[in-house]
Amino acid sequence: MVSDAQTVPQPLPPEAVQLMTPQGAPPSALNEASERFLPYLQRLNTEAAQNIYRTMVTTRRVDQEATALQRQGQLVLWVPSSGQEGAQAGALAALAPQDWIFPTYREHAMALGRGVTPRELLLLFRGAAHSGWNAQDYRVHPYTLVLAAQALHATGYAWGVGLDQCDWTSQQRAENGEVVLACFGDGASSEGDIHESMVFAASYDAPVVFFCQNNHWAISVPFEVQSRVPIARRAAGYGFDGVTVDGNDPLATYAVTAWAAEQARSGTGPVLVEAHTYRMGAHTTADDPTKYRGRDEEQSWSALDPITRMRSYLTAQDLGDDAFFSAVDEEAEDLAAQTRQAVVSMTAETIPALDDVFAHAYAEPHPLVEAERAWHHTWEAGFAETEGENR
Ligand SMILES: Cc1ncc(C[n+]2csc(CCOP(=O)(O)OP(=O)(O)O)c2C)c(N)n1
Ligand SMILES: [Mg+2]
Repeated sequence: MVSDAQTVPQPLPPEAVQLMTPQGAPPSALNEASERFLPYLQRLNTEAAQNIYRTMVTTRRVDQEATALQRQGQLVLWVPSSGQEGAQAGALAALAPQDWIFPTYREHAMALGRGVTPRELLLLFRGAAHSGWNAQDYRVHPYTLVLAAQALHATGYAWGVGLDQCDWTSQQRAENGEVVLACFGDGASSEGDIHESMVFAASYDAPVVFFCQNNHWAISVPFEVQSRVPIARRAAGYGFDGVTVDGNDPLATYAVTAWAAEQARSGTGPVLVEAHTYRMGAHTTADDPTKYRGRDEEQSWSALDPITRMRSYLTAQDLGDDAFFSAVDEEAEDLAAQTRQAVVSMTAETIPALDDVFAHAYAEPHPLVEAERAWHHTWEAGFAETEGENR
């Protein structure tokens, strides 16, 4: 444990990697695990470090705007990411452009950081599309609300990648190899899909980085109920490496994920990263966290806010000045305004047609899907008749 970290309110497991103190300073001493990852941090140049900060701040602002839009009846539901931006932006920065991300439903910093527009992101939360973006455009798979299912999709995709790259040299792998980041939560870690994904990925050396954001809650169920041990330790049972990292330390998360991606890229199979973080807000806009957790706990985590820590770090290291921080704030405000504008101007004409849902189920036409499409049209036409009668 970093010696300066004595004030961490919720102790991290002793093996957790941490490369900045809770106050955002370079630590005066590192534990053994952290020492191992320090060289990866040296790969992060100023522009990339600033970009991590930018992604965190702009995502938080879009998150706030989306929460307000939901409260105003413009979105059906919203899933806040506040508090988890450090884990998400740190991991994203460690990926190469060709790498794929298979998110849950909360990886807004990863989606926006990869270029998904707020409009595309919010179509789903307006109930207007199953996924508002083309996954190929950003190498970000659609959000998955069925817990842990995306880990199977990620593993299956990575298995194919592994087969495509099976006769590549180690240099080809290092330069152009593709890696898949499979995101999941502490609650999802209890799902059988995670077990199956890990067994399969290990058996076939699939290039997957399993990335668990342990935000300590699965809606109202605390982490302690999900696992007797830190989730990263489970990797040993599958025969691959697992590392626990302070997920509110964006630099440590970057360094550990850079290592993890390097491992997976080399063709030796999967690795597991467990990022300890905290969901500062409600599980979704349909949840009230005051019913199951205390204010003290929230306040202690708020002292570890990844944005505040990263800002302190950039300032202390002369990597960001007032002009930089103001420009980021301005960008975040602009993005929030674009978010609002995009959502309130969504109309029946601008949102994707429901027919699209049926169009993309299979690559080729399928009789069952065609039958479902026909049923749906009949069902919708029934509403038109009722409306006519009521007039
Ligand atoms: C298969 C399945 N079971 C149950 C649910 C209901 N559900 C939605 S989110 C959630 C908790 C997930 O917690 P965690 O994996 O820790 O992710 P977090 O929401 O904390 O990011 C549950 C039980 C679901 N969506 N899918
Ligand atoms: Mg959770």
